[in-house]
Amino acid sequence: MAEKEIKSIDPATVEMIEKAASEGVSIAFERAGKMTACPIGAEGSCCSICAMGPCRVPLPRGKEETPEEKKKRRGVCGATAETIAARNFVRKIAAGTASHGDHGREVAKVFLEVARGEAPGFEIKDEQKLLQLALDLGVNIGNRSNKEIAIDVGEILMKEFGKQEGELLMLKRAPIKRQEIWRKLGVAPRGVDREVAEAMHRTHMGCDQDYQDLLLHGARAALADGWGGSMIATELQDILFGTPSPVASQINLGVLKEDEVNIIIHGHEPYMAEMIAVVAQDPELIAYAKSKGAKGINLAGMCCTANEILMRHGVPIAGNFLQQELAIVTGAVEAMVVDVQCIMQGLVEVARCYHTKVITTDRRAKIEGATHIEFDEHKAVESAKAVIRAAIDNFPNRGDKVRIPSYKTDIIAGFSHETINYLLGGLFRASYRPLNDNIINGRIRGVAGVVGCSNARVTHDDVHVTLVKELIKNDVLVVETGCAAMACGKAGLLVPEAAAQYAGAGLASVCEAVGIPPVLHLGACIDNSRILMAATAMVKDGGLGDDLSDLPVAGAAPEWMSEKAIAIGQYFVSSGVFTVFGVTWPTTGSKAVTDYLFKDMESMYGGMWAFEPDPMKIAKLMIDHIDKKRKALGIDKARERVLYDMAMRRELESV
Ligand code: BF8
Repeated sequence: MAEKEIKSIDPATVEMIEKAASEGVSIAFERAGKMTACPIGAEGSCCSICAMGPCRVPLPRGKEETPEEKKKRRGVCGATAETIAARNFVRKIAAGTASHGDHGREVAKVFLEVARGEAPGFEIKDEQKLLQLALDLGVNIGNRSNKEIAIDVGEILMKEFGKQEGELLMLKRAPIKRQEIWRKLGVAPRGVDREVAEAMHRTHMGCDQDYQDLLLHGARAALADGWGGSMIATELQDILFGTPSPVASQINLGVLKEDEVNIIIHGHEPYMAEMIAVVAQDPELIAYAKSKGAKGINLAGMCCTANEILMRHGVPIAGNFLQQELAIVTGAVEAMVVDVQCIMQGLVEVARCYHTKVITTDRRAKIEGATHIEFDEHKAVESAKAVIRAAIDNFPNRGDKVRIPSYKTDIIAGFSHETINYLLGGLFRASYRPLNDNIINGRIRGVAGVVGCSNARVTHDDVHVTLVKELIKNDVLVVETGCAAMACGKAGLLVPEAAAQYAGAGLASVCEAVGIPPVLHLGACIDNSRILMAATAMVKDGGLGDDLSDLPVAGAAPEWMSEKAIAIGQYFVSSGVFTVFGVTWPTTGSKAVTDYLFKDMESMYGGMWAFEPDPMKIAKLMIDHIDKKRKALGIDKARERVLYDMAMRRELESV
């Protein structure tokens, strides 16, 4: 792939890419230009699961494949292109589900330790949500203490990971019709780990070799992510650290401070970051920072850990996935503190060119050349203090290459599905009714979930921002998580004023009445489960059909790159949601597998995948789908008529 002309639409990113180049520092933007993506792997036609290969079975380039050629497209074992593409796809789902699941399991472990009083420094913050979850899980409340209830809740949810038979308990939260679809297809997941293990077994050499059967299990494993690992993580994190409510903050590299100790918290699991956010305010540590010549301690987030501590503490965000190396390029970061997932190994090499200490904190994610200070939840305060002290000690080592871009943008975040409920219905009549009513009367055309990563193969942030602007212009309310939310935050879309500036008249009128932005930030990628819950609440409130697939909603991950994104997409599709991915599509090596995902899944699940890299075309696909659903619901006439001007009339008459 040739080097892209425009690497990012974000001026802070562009400024730091140029700084890196002038200082001879290698970063992902530059490496992506030099390294061509493997076309065989990209289309899912490379099988590396046994040592007779890797076998490559690529589609013939530039011409239609003949039936004879198709027959010959087989690996050494005889595996067809279909089996190979499906196996690769299911393995991505398994990896994504395992990542979210391992996050969820770790949260459940810490949650149980907190409930048992074994993790001093942490406490249960949202007791109301604890009781609600306890009721959902059938835990006896009576006169029992919250501690006793929490232990029961934690033990029940911990068992959800290794459960061998039955169904995940959270599936019961879905609309009844959806549950029936899953049962009929045989994809209702048992335990989270059970489905991941089976996915790995089925895709082992010489096991499941029927692509349709493989993809059925892919749905089962993905559902174990969305309605299992991810949902458990979000629920327990909210109970432990507080359910988010609207909070003001700022985003972009300009949140770093020239005269303070800058600590970036990067990764996904929030316990360490939570404790650092609290401990960074300790007067003793602030005094220690001053003793080293700094004016204070400045915390900023990166990737999904950023979203976690933004949502609950208002800690500013330094940037999204592709900005992690660039934060170090500012020369002003004393410590880049990382836990798990989406941490580029390139960080350590970049850090060698400046004074930044890369500190790994999780036993599951160490990086050669980084400093390891392991987080111990039993000594959470001490662990957090050790990290902050290491950062402060590094402040005097700053070199003369400090340049912090001036760009930072105001944002409002903190929209959990509970908050949306209160904001729309009021504290005493919390309800999704006003949202449903505004969809039915056409002021809001539908709802779009735009989520996922940044990817160095496309112009950074551009696909997200162009897509989301087009959606809100067409009265589609957008909910976001992950790096997508950060891209739109930097572009000024996460503030209420964005409604008047960018949204269509209908959506703007609702946003202005309620006082919300047209793009709602729902949290980290693990919190995509909030979108499932919000969509379920819309179904349950009535008037928009009786299943998730009836809703005028659509999803997209237009700059995706991680396996977690594939797992998320698959659980949305298997939950009935039309979902579009950009950048590249990993099964194009098999037409049958791609057709199954793009077409057949609709008749099975009511949702299907699509691939489209152009943001305006993605928007059209999503809006067309929303309109199709409005029509099926009989609410397409409700939308106010477009008033034609002369030019539009002339165009009509000439047809
Ligand atoms: O879980 S959006 S690049 S940071 S994978 Fe990673 Fe993608 Fe960002 Fe969070 Ni999600």
